Amino acid sequence: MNTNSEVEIHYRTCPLCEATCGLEIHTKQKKVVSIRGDKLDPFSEGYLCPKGFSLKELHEDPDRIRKPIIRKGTEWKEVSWNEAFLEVRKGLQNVIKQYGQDGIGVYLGNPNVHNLAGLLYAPIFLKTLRTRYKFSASTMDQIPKQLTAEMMYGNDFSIPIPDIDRTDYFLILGANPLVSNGSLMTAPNMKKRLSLLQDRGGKVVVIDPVKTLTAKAANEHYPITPGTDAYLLLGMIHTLFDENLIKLRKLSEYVNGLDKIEKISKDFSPELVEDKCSISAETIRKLARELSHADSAAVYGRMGTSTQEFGTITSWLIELLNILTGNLDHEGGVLFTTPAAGGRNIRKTPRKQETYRYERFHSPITGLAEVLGELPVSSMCDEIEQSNELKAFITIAGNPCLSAPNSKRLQKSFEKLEFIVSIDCYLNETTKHANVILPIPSPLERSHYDLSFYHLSVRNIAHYSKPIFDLPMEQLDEWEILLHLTEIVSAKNFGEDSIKRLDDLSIRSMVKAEVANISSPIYQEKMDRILEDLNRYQGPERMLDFLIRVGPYGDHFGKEADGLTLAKLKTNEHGLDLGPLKPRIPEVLLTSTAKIELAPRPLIKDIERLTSKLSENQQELVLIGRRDLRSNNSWMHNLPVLVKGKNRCTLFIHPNNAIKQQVNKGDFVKISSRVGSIVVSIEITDEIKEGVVSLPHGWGHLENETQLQIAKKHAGVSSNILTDELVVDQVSGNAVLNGIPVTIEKINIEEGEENKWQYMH
Ligand SMILES: Nc1nc2c(c(=O)[nH]1)N[C@H]1C(S)=C(S)[C@@H](COP(=O)(O)OP(=O)(O)OC[C@H]3O[C@@H](n4cnc5c(=O)[nH]c(N)nc54)[C@H](O)[C@@H]3O)O[C@H]1N2
Ligand SMILES: Nc1nc2c(c(=O)[nH]1)N[C@H]1C(S)=C(S)[C@@H](COP(=O)(O)OP(=O)(O)OC[C@H]3O[C@@H](n4cnc5c(=O)[nH]c(N)nc54)[C@H](O)[C@@H]3O)O[C@H]1N2
Ligand code: SF4
Ligand SMILES: [Mo]
Repeated sequence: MNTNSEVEIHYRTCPLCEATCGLEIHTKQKKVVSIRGDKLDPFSEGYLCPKGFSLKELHEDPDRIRKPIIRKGTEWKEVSWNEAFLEVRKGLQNVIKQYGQDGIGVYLGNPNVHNLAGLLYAPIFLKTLRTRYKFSASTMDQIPKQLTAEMMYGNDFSIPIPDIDRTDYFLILGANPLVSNGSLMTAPNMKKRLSLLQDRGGKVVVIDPVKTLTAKAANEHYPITPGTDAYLLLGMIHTLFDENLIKLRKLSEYVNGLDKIEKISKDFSPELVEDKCSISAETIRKLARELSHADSAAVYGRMGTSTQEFGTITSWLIELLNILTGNLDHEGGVLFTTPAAGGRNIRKTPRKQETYRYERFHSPITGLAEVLGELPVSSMCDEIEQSNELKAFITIAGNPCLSAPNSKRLQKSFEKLEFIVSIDCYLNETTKHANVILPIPSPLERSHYDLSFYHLSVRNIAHYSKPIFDLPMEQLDEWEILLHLTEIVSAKNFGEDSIKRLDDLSIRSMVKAEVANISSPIYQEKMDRILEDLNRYQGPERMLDFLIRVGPYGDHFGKEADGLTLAKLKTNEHGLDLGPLKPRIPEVLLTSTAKIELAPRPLIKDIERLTSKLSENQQELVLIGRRDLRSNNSWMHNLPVLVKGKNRCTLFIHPNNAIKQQVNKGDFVKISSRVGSIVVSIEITDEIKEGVVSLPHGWGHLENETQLQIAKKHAGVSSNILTDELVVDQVSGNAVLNGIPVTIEKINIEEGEENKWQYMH
């Protein structure tokens, strides 16, 4: 007899980062007893990091908001959902009446992409709202990569993924996957994957101003001057042409504009760029040769290469290196995924004209260009402060008042808004400005499927997770909240059963678009039959079932008897491995020429800026970011298991800079940039390049009006008080979060006083 009969075991994927680890969660009497890695998960094989374990504390966190709340002055009052939505309706409709739909801005934060409801229903809400003021964490992150993919391959989600389990040579720029657990490269247990790569005789090379954990695990590490990767990469491309190392393999049939690349690279010899990037000409040539000679190689760049002054052209040059060495779409190189559901580049037809979803309108005040339907976060302060229409805001899973550049100014801007709604689980630095906060279920109370990350995964994987706990009484699911907002901004009356009606209408329009798509397996099928077939589910499950069934492995609604459905996927409780990545060129190319556009005009043009900055003197001291395994952007510092132990929010500084500034270990310094100053204690380490200092972001939980008891005790300081909203990657408008010019001076304060300083300044 099973003495543990009350213990239930659940398997699900961790929704906290891009690695999508499988978890084994034991519960007893509706409580989590333990969380461990699921050894039978075919992708993560038992791996998990400390954050996966923290889901228990997140679920139980007494500070998590569980009832809708309305603010009156600085007082918050719990209300019913009805009251909350009435208040939201009043606030939003007031603004819409006076200023139109553009009166409402929206900010979508990072956890949206880790949330099936958010991924499927936020777009429905946005489509109804039709505001031009749509912002998201993407323009502080990976938009340069998406824009590059849009221009070169015809789709922003056609981001080639390193085939790390088969590659012979892995060149990593500005990424620290051993700490971040990978980004735009979903692969649990990166440490093991890198060591297996080395065990089979492969090589890992890291380009980073810091000797990070990843750099330490690599065979070679080259500390680069922040913001200069584009010079290094052009030096490598120059070498490929110069030494006859171009090796297109099958890609020669599919590329446009090779001559233009050769021409621009002529001006960037390794000898010319070596001082700029602090990597010797000899090394630059060596790296180019090694890339070209390897049977398979993958070049991969992430945050450090996106959130810098030349974010887009750096992302582009990384693509070019993979192409020019024949590694795009090549086993062991970088490949496009074939996701089971929602593949944005699956069975699509090439564009009719060479137009990008870019620059179709501009931010009215800053003039920054729209990119993929969004305006850059860096324009948010100016737009809110100076716009004569943008008067209300909706934040969904975002904390821009801590995470965005010049966050102090943004906080002040938020105070000027007439009405704010936040969909969130915490009363934090951003949501404290809201008039109404609409709370969401805990991750364990909702279902999960990584629609985004299986698009970016090193193997094709599908894993559906059921909710572990039922929704508490009176808690709405996040998709229901989003549909309520949809109804409110549409100002139409959908009747009594409005959420069900809106949900039905949404799936109907998805099916309608699919049966009208000539490349779809259900082209010209009868809609009613499809809809009836889907009706066993509602909400995100219904949409997911639909996306899986019309997807590349799907049952195509009866046409493929062995094909995948959500019901079949559910029987694989540890997840389903759909195999290694497969070549997809030419079918994946969606540019108007159906070729890879090597030389998109806006990118070629930005080379002028690169040239003009070649002779610019290097700044004496620049600030870059840093991630920590026990942290996750700004929002998990209220969980004791993650914040215990030593203070992680310190400034890393090189010994020579410490001597110059006459500072010692543990001293406090005031660090200042164009936009602000903070006080922080230092850690002296020769692991950081001389002339560079680093601080993690997402800290600075000082506010009075927040409800984050634990986080306040481990407040730290906010690096975004220093980052500059006026400095952006010129092509994409992406925020520059690395390479901020700063000065430091020693300051005499007692430990624990630094936060007081913060308040006073
Ligand atoms: N200086 C500097 N700044 C940075 C970065 C950096 O490296 N350096 N990194 C940037 C990057 S890459 C990113 S992605 C951004 C992140 O920036 P944001 O997305 O703005 O901030 P997060 O810290 O992820 O905050 C997430 C918010 O969502 C809430 N939340 C959590 N789960 C859910 C959910 O399931 N549903 C809803 N509705 N809410 C939820 C949390 O309570 C929190 O308020 O920060 C950027 N800022
Ligand atoms: N533990 C943890 N994991 C996370 C997160 C977290 O906050 N904590 N955040 C998640 C999110 S939202 C994201 S987007 C990913 C990010 O994932 P990654 O990009 O892998 O993580 P980062 O630590 O930001 O790595 C950026 C690296 O770039 C280096 N760098 C800075 N400037 C430059 C430069 O100019 N050139 C070069 N070559 N390198 C430079 C930095 O030193 C740093 O090591 O991580 C995700 N995972
Ligand atoms: S690595 Fe990411 S997905 Fe895996 S347990 Fe940690 S936070 Fe969760
Ligand atoms: Mo991010």
